[in-house]
Amino acid sequence: MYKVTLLKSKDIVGISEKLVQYDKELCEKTGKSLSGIAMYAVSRENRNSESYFKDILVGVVPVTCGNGIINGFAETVNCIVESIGFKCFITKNKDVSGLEEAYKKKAKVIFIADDDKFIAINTCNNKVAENSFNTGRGYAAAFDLMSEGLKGKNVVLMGAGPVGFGAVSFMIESGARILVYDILKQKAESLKKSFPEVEIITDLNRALKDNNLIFDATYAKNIIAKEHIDDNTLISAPGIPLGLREECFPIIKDRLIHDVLEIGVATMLFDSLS
Ligand code: PYL
Repeated sequence: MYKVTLLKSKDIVGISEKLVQYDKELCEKTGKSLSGIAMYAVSRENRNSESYFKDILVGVVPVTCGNGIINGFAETVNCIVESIGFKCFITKNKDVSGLEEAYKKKAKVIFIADDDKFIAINTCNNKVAENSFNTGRGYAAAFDLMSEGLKGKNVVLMGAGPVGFGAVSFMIESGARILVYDILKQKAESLKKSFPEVEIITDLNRALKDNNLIFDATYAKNIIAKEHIDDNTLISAPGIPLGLREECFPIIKDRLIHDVLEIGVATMLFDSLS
């Protein structure tokens, strides 16, 4: 099982209140809204979510095992799902009783997360959408849009875990040339077994200096520094915590995509319904 960075309540505070603003930001950077990016990640189609999914009921089940409930997690998932045009509720009960409640209330999709896995279950066809893979795809789709097409372009991918895997699955389809780095070489090698097209790199510093498209799918801090970025750099960074040094923010903020739940949740939802 891959180590998942556990969110803290402080990481989540304020997301729900800023969803409208975040959607505007995504439109400015990528030309699409949160739901547009998620639909593009799953099926590269552009359907109006209101008409296409308007009657679908989504349930969110709080789970107490492991480190326990993260204050605001279920509420934030609920708000993200509602913000893209779906009806959503949080079960009153937790754990298995919550799952039972969601089924009895006829939720078509059920979101549920423990410390290792965050999934969305389609209760009609048993399709299961997983957070890490879909986060990778959603961020790769946003990156494809922000870069006006990754075809034929080099992308430095840091992190060959489940998020990186989802990202590569989309970026290879887009025709990008992936230069993958992982501090554990065997993880980069196992990614290459699934995607032979990727090129494994060992000199990350060099790659970051020589390339403008950076995908941060690691939980490492401060691995992208000022000397790695210039006016043409674009960064897509699902990794938590964000791997950028503080000094980079003023330079890159309009060309950086990063959040802790929004793109992953939206992409999981459309994946579970695809
Ligand atoms: C899904 C997030 C994204 C990054 N890390 C993942 C994480 O924090 N997972 C743990 C989620 C636990 C939720 C808790 C609850 O409130 O229901 N069991």
